[in-house]
Amino acid sequence: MPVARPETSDSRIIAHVDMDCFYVQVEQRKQPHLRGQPTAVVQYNSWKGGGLIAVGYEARKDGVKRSMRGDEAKKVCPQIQLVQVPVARGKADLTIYRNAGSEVVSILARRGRCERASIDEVYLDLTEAAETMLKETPLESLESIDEEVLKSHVLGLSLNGNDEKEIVRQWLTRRDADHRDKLLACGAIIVAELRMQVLRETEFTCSAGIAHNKMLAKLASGMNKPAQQTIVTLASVKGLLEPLPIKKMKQLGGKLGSSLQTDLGVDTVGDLLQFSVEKLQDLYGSNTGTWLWNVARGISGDEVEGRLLPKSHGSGKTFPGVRALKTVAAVEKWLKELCEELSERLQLDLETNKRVAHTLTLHAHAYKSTDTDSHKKFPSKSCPLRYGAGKILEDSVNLFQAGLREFLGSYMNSADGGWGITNLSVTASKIVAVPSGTCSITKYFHGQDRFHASSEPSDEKFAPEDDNLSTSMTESHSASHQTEIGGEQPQITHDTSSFDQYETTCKDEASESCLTLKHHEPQPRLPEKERNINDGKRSYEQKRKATKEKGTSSILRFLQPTSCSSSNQEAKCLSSGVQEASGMESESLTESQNIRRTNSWRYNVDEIDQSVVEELPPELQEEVRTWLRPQKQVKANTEKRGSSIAHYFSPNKNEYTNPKKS
Ligand code: DCP
Repeated sequence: MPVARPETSDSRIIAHVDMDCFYVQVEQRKQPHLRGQPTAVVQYNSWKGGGLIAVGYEARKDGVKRSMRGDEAKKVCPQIQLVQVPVARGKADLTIYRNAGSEVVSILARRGRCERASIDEVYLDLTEAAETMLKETPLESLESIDEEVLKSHVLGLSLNGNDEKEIVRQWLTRRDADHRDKLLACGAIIVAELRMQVLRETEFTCSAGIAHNKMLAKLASGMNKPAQQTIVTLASVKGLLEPLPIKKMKQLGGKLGSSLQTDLGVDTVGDLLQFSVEKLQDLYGSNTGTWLWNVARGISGDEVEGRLLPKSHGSGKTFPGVRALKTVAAVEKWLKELCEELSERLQLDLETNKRVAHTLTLHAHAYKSTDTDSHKKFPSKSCPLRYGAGKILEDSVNLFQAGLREFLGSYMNSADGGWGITNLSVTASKIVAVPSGTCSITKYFHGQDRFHASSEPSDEKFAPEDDNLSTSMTESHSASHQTEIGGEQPQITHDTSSFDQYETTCKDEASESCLTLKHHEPQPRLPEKERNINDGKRSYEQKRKATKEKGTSSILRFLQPTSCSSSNQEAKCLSSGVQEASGMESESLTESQNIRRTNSWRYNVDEIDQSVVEELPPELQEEVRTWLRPQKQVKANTEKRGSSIAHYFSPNKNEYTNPKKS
């Protein structure tokens, strides 16, 4: 549920960094001969050539879209290079992408508080760094400004066909500039440096938005892609927000956004401006009303959370159509795979980051063959997490059984037959640092090894009865449990009551597997007198029913072939031929992120591997999972000054191409 936090200061400098066609870049680094060629990454599922999940900018120019399957992409772009997502345990293995994301995060975190928002997105709070820079170096006295900074897009800055870089230079070095604009200018310099550093060390390009808060930075980062940055000045906020479709705003993609549309006739953020804060509070409650009023004005007090690591780990798989799991034995077989993967990741997190997870949750999508209630969801179930693949499996099986019984209802028994599972996942959440003091990490490891060695269900004491298992997200009742970790009994207790119903939409989770725990939308309460604002239409509240819902040249010089790290060199050695090389594309392909995302794709969620979906940027998860067909939207007022990512690499190895003027 969005919280209307007052803007802490409009002098904060916040950046949102988003990797460009991320999985494609990871594959291209691994197989450098793919650089500059139209490339896409496909799901391992071989139906019609597999589903595209990442499309390089060269391929986008040829009309390839993420909504396509491999066969279709080949039709529109015969020379496309399709790279399969790695597979392990019969499912997508995202380890290389996760690790690549971690490499980037470790670089970006050098200049300020850093929040890993998804597998390829990061927020940075650069306020302190910008203030320090401003104190030490007055901008007007800057003698040289890097090309990458001069390529920044400053929203609201009139270019009038003049020398764009010169205009940006003047904006950056204005003596009489507002203090906040000066801080933004420092932020832009820092972000450009960080982006160049990322390119030097990882060979990846990224794009960024620099603004006074997270919401605006996020909106801006996708406006000019690839490999560019966009600055949101205070003066430009109104113009940026006004035309944006309301449903595209964070946390307004669901029912609240729909209520604004249908009940208040609000289609764009600008439409929301006509409502006073009192009116919005009256309609949607004090907190949500204030939050909406703030959103319309680009005000957001959300802090950048200092978090470099994921908030949860998850492993899942979909079983569409005839592949649905129809027996408990089949479910157990797959749970074993999923739990082993989850356990490995938990073990790695413990060893590497000294963190332990406290809660295990099982999610599933299911159907009944004699379905009288097609909307009934398979209830998500949680219990305290015990380390070791065997224990996780044992608990997951129990959670599944409890969920199945509830799903089928008392009139049916949960024996095989009459039901099918189309999606199964296990998630470990509530991850915290290992308590310091007497429980030394060594002991944890020791205990871990013992448990980890077995993948057989253990005979440990924790064998949840049905009642225990009903400490579920759906039921929301409180229970404290101990979590056993290895041989230690750290007596960690926690309360699962804060969890609520599992929802298919994941919002805003740092997702190395997005936490599939619910983040509520705002829950507006419409007073009686307002319920008929839109005649003939049900109010938001009624509709909710009682249901809980759940660049260019400048940056290039840093990527000398000699600058590659040894690990990257190693990665290149791993390269294997994929398909025949084709000519390099070089035209500009940039589009506003909104346009890209709106028009880009529509998936059948059952065609997508759950573990892939769970690691997506939150808004994409929402799209995938709700099968929304996006509405056409007004093209944002963005400039196209970017160049194709192909500019950054020659088709062979990592030699530079001569990029066009930005
Ligand atoms: N992804 C996925 N399945 C999808 C969509 C995306 O697995 N249906 C993965 C692949 C992407 C990564 O998530 O590379 C990040 O998604 P983005 O939406 O940020 O898209 P890209 O990084 O691919 O491209 P862009 O440059 O447009 O951000």
